[in-house]
Amino acid sequence: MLPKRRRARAGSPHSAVASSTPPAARFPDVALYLAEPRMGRSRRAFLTRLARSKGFRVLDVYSSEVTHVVMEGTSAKEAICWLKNMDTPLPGHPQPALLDISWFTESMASGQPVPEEARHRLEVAEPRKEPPISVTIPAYACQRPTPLTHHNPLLSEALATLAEAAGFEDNEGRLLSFYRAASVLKSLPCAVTSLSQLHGLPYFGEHSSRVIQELLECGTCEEVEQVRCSERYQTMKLFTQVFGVGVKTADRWYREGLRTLDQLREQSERLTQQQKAGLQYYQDLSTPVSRADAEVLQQLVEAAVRQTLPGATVTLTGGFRRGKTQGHDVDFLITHPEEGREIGLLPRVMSCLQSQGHVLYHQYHRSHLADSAHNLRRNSTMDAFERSFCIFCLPPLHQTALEGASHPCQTRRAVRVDLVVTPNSQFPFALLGWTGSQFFERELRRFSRQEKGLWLNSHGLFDPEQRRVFHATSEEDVFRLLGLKYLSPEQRNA
Ligand code: DCP
Ligand code: MG
Repeated sequence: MLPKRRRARAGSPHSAVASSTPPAARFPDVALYLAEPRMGRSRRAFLTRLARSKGFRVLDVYSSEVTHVVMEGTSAKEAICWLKNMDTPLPGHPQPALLDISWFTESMASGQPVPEEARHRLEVAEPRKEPPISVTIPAYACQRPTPLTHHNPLLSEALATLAEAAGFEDNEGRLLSFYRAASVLKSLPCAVTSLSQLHGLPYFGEHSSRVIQELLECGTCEEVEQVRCSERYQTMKLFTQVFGVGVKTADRWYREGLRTLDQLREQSERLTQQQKAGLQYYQDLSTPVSRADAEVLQQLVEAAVRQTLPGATVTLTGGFRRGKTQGHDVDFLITHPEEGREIGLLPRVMSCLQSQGHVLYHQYHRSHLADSAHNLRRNSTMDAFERSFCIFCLPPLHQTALEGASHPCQTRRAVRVDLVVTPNSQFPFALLGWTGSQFFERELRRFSRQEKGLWLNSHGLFDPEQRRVFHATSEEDVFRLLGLKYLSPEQRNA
């Protein structure tokens, strides 16, 4: 009745626990362990007494002697995870049978262990060996389409959490490894159900594979959950979400023992104006901005730009251009078809918007475009365009009108807005650079440098050997210059 492997070790004489079982065990090949989670302590004690009274051997402590684990109200996935977390004294020893309480009650009723049938078993079937996904995934994210909604959100979000946590520790290598693996998952044409499907795909190292394996088996990954619950991760996330606070500042505050926004507010003399505004409007700014909000803001900005410089254009970029329905801010690019007309435009646009009461805060950065060759060689993620980092006030009337009467928002709401002015000749590069995603941009720059020997940023494309600047009139041109297949903004959600 029992499989050979269990019969072979059933007589194993060691374990202190064995001595706690009654000597008159009628079924020496069977050693039960009743798992407490969900069963509860008192019911477990009752069932233990019942089984022992019928001559079953029941072990109080889990050990390698256990042949049958009995669980109640537990899914197969949960049971496997439970078993994994048990510290089996003899690694490599055959695993006990994981059985539902129905096997136990039937055995009690018949006064002996009943045969284990499929309906009793909690074992998850051995993960099927699925064939590798039969698509070629190019190494760089800019060489493949990545849609906004994809087939592997659970897996990619877990890896993105580990990447983010690595970023908080200034571990660039680890951050990139996890983001690269997460990004490949986003581009796959189907949901991954078995690790074997990832065979041959780029960027799945030992660590990422281990995380994916655990997620596929258990639905969660302990390491990821621990990170998400950790004080360090939660505090760093809280602080870096404040407008004007980067990882370095957040880390310094964390090391000083600061943990809450109220503690930051108490130290206002140490905060920049931007951070003060970030804290003041924290609640609003941490609420996602909707596409409808973005469109209202576009109308406001367009009206101010038109009034200031007829013919100038306003383009919505960032996540909304990639098709996102929500964002943490709204990004706009402003230009004028006649190069040079855009110079000095932004302060006038800001004055106009301010006079209309739309601006709660703004920080103006003048253009550093004078040395264009220098700008092309900049390695900084920050470009040299004239810009304003703002907090706008979304008028209540607009919110009501666009969101419908069912959810009218009567209060004015603070929203983060970035306004960037670019000369027309640099507009295609700026548009490409500001559309994102951030990881896509990073990959595009890496591809340009490593594969083509060219330097790309939001100002242009530069050949350092020939000291030559490329001309482009559209994003398509830039893809062509790099020898890449064009990807629409919706396909750049890497
Ligand atoms: N960007 C970049 N590198 C950075 C910051 C930004 O390449 N360090 C580019 C890519 C981003 C775009 O600028 O997509 C806009 O930046 P956001 O931070 O606003 O990012 P998104 O608009 O993509 O996301 P969200 O929806 O959260 O605003
Ligand atoms: Mg954005």
